[in-house]
Amino acid sequence: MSTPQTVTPELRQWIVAQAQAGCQPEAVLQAMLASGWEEDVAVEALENTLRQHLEEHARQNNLPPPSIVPEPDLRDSPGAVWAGDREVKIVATMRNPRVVVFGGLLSEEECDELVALSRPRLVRSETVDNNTGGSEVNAARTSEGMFFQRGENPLCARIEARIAALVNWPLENGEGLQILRYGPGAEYRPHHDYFDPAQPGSATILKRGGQRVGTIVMYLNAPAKGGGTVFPDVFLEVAPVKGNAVFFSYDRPHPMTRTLHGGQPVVEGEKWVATKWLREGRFE
Ligand code: PD2
Ligand code: ZN
Repeated sequence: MSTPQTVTPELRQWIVAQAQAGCQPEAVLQAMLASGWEEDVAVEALENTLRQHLEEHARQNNLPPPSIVPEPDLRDSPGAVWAGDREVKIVATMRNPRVVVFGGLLSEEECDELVALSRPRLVRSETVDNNTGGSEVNAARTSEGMFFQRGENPLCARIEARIAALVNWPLENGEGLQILRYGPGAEYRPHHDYFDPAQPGSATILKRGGQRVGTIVMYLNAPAKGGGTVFPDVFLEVAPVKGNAVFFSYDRPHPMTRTLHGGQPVVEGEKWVATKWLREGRFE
């Protein structure tokens, strides 16, 4: 029997230095395996070291501690990934903020069915009132919308299972799908999707499932003009293409995640989206 391998302070320092140099954890792991580390020891050393380092960084900089976030398996830069019942294309990815544009997450028929099922139930959109934890009509969000319950019908259940497989996140941690319809001139001004812990209403909201840690905005049609989803911190704009979706994750409720985003005004035609928000814990 070989003697167990021990993780030294020097190894920890090396792991942190690799991460700071922009090396992805998968590449660091491969380097450790190549130099003779046993896989289980290497994985544990890597996970513990990076988690402790991030927690220490958060403490020192007065930031909320990081959470684990949903993440598609994009090792080896695939052009498409299998999402349980359908292949989804990888159109573009960004590391910081974490943004992934998916192609063909929904079929044309699924988009049309979501529109048809939600249309009779639309009401003027409300946003969460940060003071009370309730909701309010907000001038920054000039759309109409509705929520499906999770698993409310076979279509929602199928899409929810697909998203869970795609981003490796428990189905139970997802909110029900939200549908939004924007007419000409309607927009969703830039905001963060997490709940600001400093706001008095957040405590009530967070009791059910904890923080939001990821968002998927699915485009159910293509407006004739306008309606892109923008990330102003990084000058990114995602075009609304029917069946495509933009995913982004945020490991703490803080602007340092650079996930400020908004829906540009629709210039001509209308825009329909389905939004899925993913929580840290079970959303029951
Ligand atoms: O419709 C959009 O592009 C959009 C933009 C920003 C949707 C959301 N946020 C959202 O539903 O959170
Ligand atoms: Zn949003």
